[in-house]
Amino acid sequence: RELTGEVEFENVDFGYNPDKIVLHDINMYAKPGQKIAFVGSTGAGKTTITNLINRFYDIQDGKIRYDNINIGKIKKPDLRRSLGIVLQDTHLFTGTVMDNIRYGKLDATDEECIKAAKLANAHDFIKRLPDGYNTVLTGDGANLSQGQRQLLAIARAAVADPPALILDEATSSIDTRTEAMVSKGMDALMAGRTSFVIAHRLSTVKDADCIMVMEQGRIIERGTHDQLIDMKGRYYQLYTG
Ligand code: DUT
Ligand code: MG
Repeated sequence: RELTGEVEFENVDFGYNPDKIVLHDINMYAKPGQKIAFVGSTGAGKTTITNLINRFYDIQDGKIRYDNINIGKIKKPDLRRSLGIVLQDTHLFTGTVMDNIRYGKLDATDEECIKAAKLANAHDFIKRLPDGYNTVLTGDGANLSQGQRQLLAIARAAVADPPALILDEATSSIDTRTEAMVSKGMDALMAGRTSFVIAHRLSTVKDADCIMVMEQGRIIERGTHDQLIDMKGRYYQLYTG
């Protein structure tokens, strides 16, 4: 059965070590296609929530549902694989650019990979590489810039074509032009998919359907950018610095 990208957390408690709970009573609901953003200070639990959306860990209590299927306590590797992840540190391997993109869906054709690269805004830089799509990347893509690695990660997620996505925005500085290319690629990738975005720049969360403000393992505020600004709480503080 195809998943739609509907994701729900109900009273979820979680700790990496069951004796030390790091997420408390998390409730959230994402409609298919919505963009949900997480903000909050370091250690607040943003990455941990996205780890749970991916079902990398068992939860202590509560329910996590995809399309009404409770996946909180059972191992469902097939469901898990249905989500696309664009992480801060993209894992690239020694092989061609094409094969690194194809890793998102191993039976993808070259045409599908190129289409994904175009959507990701990666096609132009790839064409300028010495051997284009056949350029061999050294281990971990050390011969690419960080921005280029991110564009490949977006292309890889696009070829997988998942109903839901998790995007962990890079903290490290890439130049403004590359950043604009990456954010254009991410916008294209997110269109029509449920997206969970960990943003380090508040400017990228402004258009989210719901922004979750986290502190010490709890969601302490939620709403759209305008609603949160009007609330004059933690988000307002973060935003006005
Ligand atoms: N934690 C662990 N083990 C782990 C990862 C995290 O105990 O393997 C703890 C550290 C912290 C809490 O979980 O007290 C939440 O960490 P998380 O990484 O989710 O925080 P973040 O909001 O993603 O922080 P950052 O902005 O630094 O990425
Ligand atoms: Mg994190």
